[in-house]
Amino acid sequence: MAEHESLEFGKADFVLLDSVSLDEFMANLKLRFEKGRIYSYIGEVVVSVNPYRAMNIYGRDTIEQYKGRELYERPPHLFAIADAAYKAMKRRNKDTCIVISGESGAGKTEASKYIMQYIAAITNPSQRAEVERVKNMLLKSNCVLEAFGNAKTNRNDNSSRFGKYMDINFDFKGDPIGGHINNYLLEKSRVIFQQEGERSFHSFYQVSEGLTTDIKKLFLFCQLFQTPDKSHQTCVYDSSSSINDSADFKAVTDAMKVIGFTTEEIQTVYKILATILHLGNLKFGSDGDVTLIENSKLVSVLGDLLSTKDENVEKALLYRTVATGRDVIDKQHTHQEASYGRDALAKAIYERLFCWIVGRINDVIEVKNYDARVHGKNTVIGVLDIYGFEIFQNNSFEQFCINYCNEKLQQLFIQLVLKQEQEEYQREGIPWKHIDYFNNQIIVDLVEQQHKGIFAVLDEACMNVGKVTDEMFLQALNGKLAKHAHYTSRKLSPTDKNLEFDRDFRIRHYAGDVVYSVVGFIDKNKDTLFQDFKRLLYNSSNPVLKAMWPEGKLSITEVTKRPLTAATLFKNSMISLVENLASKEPYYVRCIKPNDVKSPLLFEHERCKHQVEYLGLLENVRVRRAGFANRQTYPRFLQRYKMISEFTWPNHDLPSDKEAVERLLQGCGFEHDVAYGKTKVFIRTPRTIFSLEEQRAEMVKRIVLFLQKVWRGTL
Ligand code: AOV
Ligand code: MG
Repeated sequence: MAEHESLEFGKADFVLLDSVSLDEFMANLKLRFEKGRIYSYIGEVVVSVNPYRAMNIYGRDTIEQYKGRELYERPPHLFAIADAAYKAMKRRNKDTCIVISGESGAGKTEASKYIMQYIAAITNPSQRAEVERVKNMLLKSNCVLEAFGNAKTNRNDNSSRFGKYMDINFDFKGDPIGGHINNYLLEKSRVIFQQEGERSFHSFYQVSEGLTTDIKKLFLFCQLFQTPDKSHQTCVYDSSSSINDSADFKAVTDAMKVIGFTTEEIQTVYKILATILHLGNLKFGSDGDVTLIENSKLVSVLGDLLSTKDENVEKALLYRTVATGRDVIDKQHTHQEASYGRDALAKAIYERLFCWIVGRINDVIEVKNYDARVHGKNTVIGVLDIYGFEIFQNNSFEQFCINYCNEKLQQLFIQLVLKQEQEEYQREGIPWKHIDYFNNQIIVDLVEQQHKGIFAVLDEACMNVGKVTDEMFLQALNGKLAKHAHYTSRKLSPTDKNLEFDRDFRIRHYAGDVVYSVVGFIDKNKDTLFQDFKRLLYNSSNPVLKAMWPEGKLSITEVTKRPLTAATLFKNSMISLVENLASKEPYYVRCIKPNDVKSPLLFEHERCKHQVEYLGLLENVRVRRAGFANRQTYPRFLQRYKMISEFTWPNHDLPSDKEAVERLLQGCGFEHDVAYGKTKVFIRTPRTIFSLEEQRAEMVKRIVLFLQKVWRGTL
């Protein structure tokens, strides 16, 4: 427990509150925020409140203060949790992970970057060149991924539109030797549509602000921001933005070069961005039954950018090849199909570009030449920074996936922090008064359960042959879920304007109610990209582009398998992410957003209280307060500490290990801070463990001296 700070700043650890009530919790949180103390603890969980201003607490001198220290020796900080995860990994050879959660704009991405900076700063004291290279790559990758995967939303000017889990691998010395990034579902629909006040991905604005006019001409950039056409806009320029796109452009280009992207690769990236912008201006018309491209000049621009023949571009946009029995025919798109195809193409090439960038970064950071037989086990710290819970004016399939992902993470927190802990006390027979909490498993099931869950109903609708509409999907949901406590598509009151009959459904999430519009769910879930486009891109004479589309190699008759739906892919990736996190020793950062106007001064009480409630922080304090910081089986405890007591050194003659541990702890005067379970001893405060460790270190020193004397024959 952190007790070192003056009380003027409130209690550094919520466990130390005089009484555990929401009011006390809030008063302490507010006081600390106002005093500029943005971090606090609940035991080993960091609670962070976004300061919305530059804080002078991340510099070299601060890093030095936290390096190698125990959690409770210094004021609460992200660095302390990073150090704890690092120490656990190094001392105990354990894989650890740092899970950062909180709603959109709460400060997760910033926190993940500070954590990585800290780890980079405290490792590799001998300055090995290869380790320095790896560290540099890991840090530089952030800037590139943010350019292509973040965007301004109405919640956050730099909102992550993809989920990111990064493993950092360490060698036996505790130095980073590589890493791996897993990315989760990018919100690709953003390249064709943004809500009022939002932007597309930063990358588009960066190239268009950062590239010189000559180079833009070379890459056939259109004047993207001049006449935003409301009916179909690719990007809306946002001149009031706090973002400096041209400076960011330089940083991103430099980072890409450092990571090792070749000139040809970087140029292909520009060409893909330009392609998407031009696609945004491409319009279809019709002449009788025939669908046409209205601004046909664009076809040759696209042909140039994609290094392919103009007629192939035109054909892929207007026709699709279908196999009917043994025959292969070209079927003309309707106007609507052609527009759908164009948008699907724009989204798909951006998503593919993003995944390719992640893959290129993984190529350079992957662990090379590590032989576990020579160097011992290589261990991992995972850092999870995902899109936070979000509610917009209009919420669609993407918000649904993002919010489901947050439900999964909340469930993991409940499992690891609230549930397992209490179950263990019960199992061990430790006197324990159960602490109630809201278990969101019911909402997780509502989304992901086989056959009955929303994803299953959606997949079933998508499987149907024939035209299935979004409305039919909604009816199917209503049929199956009408009685579910967390689902409704009815208006709850006559003034409930949000909910449109035949279009909306509402989920009561752990973090609040969200109304989703079903419009687009079916298409987004099917996520069809006509095979013709894949072949078009694969047949490009640009080798970088071609390599991104290997499946374009298949001829029409070879493509038979129905691909998995977006929902199923996302669900599977979330389940394996959670399994992966659960297999590691977790450290938590819980981020809170103090207000909706990005103000450094405003602590909106109700807004913060709501977050404290749904994050389960009060329950966390209760479990922690009644609980124990450390537990070990009796034999393991003795193995480590038996030398500090005459009753147990070198061996005890008591009937059981349990009694031996009791005698040892009584002898040290710690009996009030411990409880004895069936198989384990439970220690309440870390301070006790710390003291045991000190005594052990002292004894080890003495024993070594003693043995040295024996060997030398001086005793
Ligand atoms: P998020 O990752 O949690 O949202 P960010 O980490 O992007 O949120 O934080 C949002 C903004 O808050 C940043 O761009 C900063 O301006 C400010 N901020 C956050 N943390 C700090 C800090 N420690 N010091 C100073 N400013 C900070 V989202 O990605 O939207 O869920 O999908
Ligand atoms: Mg983020």
